This record gives sequence, C-alpha cells and structure tokens, in this order.
Amino acid sequence: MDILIDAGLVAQHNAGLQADLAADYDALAGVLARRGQDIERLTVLAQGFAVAVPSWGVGTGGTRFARFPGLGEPRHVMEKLEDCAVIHQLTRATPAVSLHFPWDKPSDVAALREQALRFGLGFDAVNSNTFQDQPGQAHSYKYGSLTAQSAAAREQAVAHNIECIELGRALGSTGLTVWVGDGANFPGQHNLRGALERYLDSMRGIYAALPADWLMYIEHKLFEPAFYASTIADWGTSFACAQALGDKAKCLVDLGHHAPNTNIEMIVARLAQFGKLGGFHFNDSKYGDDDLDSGSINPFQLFLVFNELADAAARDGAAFKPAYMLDQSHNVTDPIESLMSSAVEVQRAFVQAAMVDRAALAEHQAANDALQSAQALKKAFRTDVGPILAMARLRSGGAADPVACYRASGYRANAAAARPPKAGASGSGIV
Ligand SMILES: [Mn+2]
Repeated sequence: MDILIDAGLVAQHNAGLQADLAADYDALAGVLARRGQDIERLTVLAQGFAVAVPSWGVGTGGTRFARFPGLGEPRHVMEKLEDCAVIHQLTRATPAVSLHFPWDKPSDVAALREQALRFGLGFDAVNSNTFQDQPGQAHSYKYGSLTAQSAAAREQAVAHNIECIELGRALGSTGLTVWVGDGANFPGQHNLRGALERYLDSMRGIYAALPADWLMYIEHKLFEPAFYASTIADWGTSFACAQALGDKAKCLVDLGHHAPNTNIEMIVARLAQFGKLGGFHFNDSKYGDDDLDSGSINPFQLFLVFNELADAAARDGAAFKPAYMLDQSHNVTDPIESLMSSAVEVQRAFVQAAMVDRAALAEHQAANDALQSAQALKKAFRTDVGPILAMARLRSGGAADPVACYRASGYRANAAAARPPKAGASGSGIV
C-alpha cells in the first residue's frame, strides 16, 4: 500500500504511547474478565469494523450562509482520495470511499481505480446529484428532478442516475444512493400523491438499470431544501417505495434526517425486522441541522442504534450487513481530523454494543425488570473502550492516537503548499 504519512513517524508515535496503552488495556481486560467478557474477542471485532468516508467530507462544507475554506483542500477527486487514504492509514477503520457524481466524475476511471487500489481503498455506494443544476444542463431541477412536472427533466434525472451506476460499476462499487431534494415550499404547490407517483415512476427506470449484485439505497430527509413537504421525508415513505420497487431497493438511515427527538433506534429495528435496512449515513444533530460530527452531540443515541444492529446481527447472522458511511459537513475543524474522530466514535458505539450482555438483558426483559434492563445497556455504554480501539489500530498498523499522529506529521501544511486554491475547484456538498 502506498502511504502518505511516513511509516517511521507512525511507529515513533505508537512507541511513545505503547506503555500507557498496554497498562490501560490490561486494566480493562481485568474489568471485562470479571464480567465474563474476553477483551481479545472485542479487539478482533473492532479490527473488523469498517465505515466508509464521503469524498465530499474532506473539504470544508460550509452552510447556506458562507463557506470558509481551509488550507490545502483537495481540488479534485484524486486529491480527495489522498486525504481519504490518510484517514484510513491512521484509523484502519475506513477502507472505502463514497463518491458523489458529477462532483467526483473522473477524467480517467481506470486511473482513479488504480490509485484507490494503491492506497488500499475500495469504493462504497456512489451518490447521484439532482439537487443542483450543472453547467450546460438541458433541463433545470429548480422545480424537482425525479418528481418534476417536466417529463424531460425527469428523464434527464433518471439518465444521470444510470450514468452514476455505470461509473460506479467501472470503479467496483455495488450500490447507488438516491437522495432528492424534491418537494414543495407551499401548501398546494404539489399534488402530494402525484409527486410521489412521478418519483416511483422515475425510480423504476433507475431500478431497472441496476446490475444483479447492486443495491439501491433510498435516503429520506425530513425537510430542506423543501420546507413544506419533502417528497421522501420519512422512513415510512422510504419503506413504501423500497417495497414497491423490489428486493434490491433498501432504506438508508441518515441520523440527521429526522425530526428532533425521533426514536431512530426504533426505526432501525423496524427496517431490520422487515429486511429493508440498507445502510446508514452517520452524523449528529442538535436542532434541525444534519451534519455535525458523529457522536459529538448524542453518543447514547449512536450506541442505542448499534444496540439494535447487534440484536439484528444476532438474529439474522451473516445475511445482515448494512452499509456504514459517514456523512458530515465540517465547518470549523480540519475535515481529516473530524472524519478520523467520527470513524472512531462510530467504531466505539459498535464495540460498546457488542459488550451488552444479551442473555442478561433478555432475562430482565422477561421479568419486566425495566430498571435492570436499562442498566444492562448503561453498563456497556459507560465502559470506556478506548484502549480496545487504540489496540485494534495498533495491531492493524494504524496510529494509537490518530489525531495526534496526524498533527505531528505536518500533512496539512504539506497539503497547503502542494495544493494552492484554484478557481472552480470541485465543490463540497451537504447531503
Ligand atoms: Mn446523507
């Protein structure tokens, strides 16, 4: 694998932390052993965890008001891939990249795939974009894409999605995520049922172009840019559409795309029960925002989501394999640091959920012991699994402390020198 941060520097960083880590790891091993749990099993689980990073996440995102670019931002997909490679080099938890077309449309598909292979990276689901117009586009999406009144705009949007499938296929991806901003800003603007009928009709055209081994992920979002009635606003609509389209259509849960205080873990349980849980976009939110760093606001919710995933995995075995991806917008942090920290936060929730004593929990539930049931979850959530995550990284060739190692490497300063800003640089986005 080609590396971007000097291996000697990573080794030096790890050597400096190794004694403390060994002591912390041994102490935690003792705590877990007294609970009848094997730390080595959990470390192996942590080593096997993977979450994809979004290509658009390595640039500064910005808000509707402004964007404050950082130094050394990637200017095209090949440079985005370099930043994604650094994230994986240090965390060993992000082996795949999710591309967004046309932002990441490569001039040379084979060269992009080759470069990814050299970095030890693969490609996760590809994302289509019909929420903005591209230069020279024949038909505008101002009034919708897959749901547009204009048949020509709908056909253009379907053709774009099929082009995304073709590009993804050439890159080795096996999934297409479809999110549309379509909807109405005024009561009466849309015939609500008519808009969804047009959506389904368009989606059938895309679905028909899916290769046999592909999945289509339907992403819903409560509001924005449509502020009165988003066509695909909730998991119920997403589920109904996935059912109507067929087995290859699944629902994607973006943690930030729900009304505040929604019980997201229950949505996860429902979708898993009925075989329609396709995957996740991990992030966090506080009010109506949808792109804060994963686990930065409500880590307990993230844990409860993974608790449902652990339950589904125990029930359904190897057949249950939802796609995990980060989907965040970074405005005040170095995007590489945010994505590394977020990958670790998601991995943390995964390991904590694996520590839940499911037999004990089932007994408490059967006995209607609400307090002990809740405590069984809290016991796992309160356990600091940091030493397990650090040991997993160390054993997999990553950095014990990815952010500290990254800062010591001077990667950002080097990128700033190598990548002076240029006009028309490929944009970041918020989906
Ligand atoms: Mn998303």
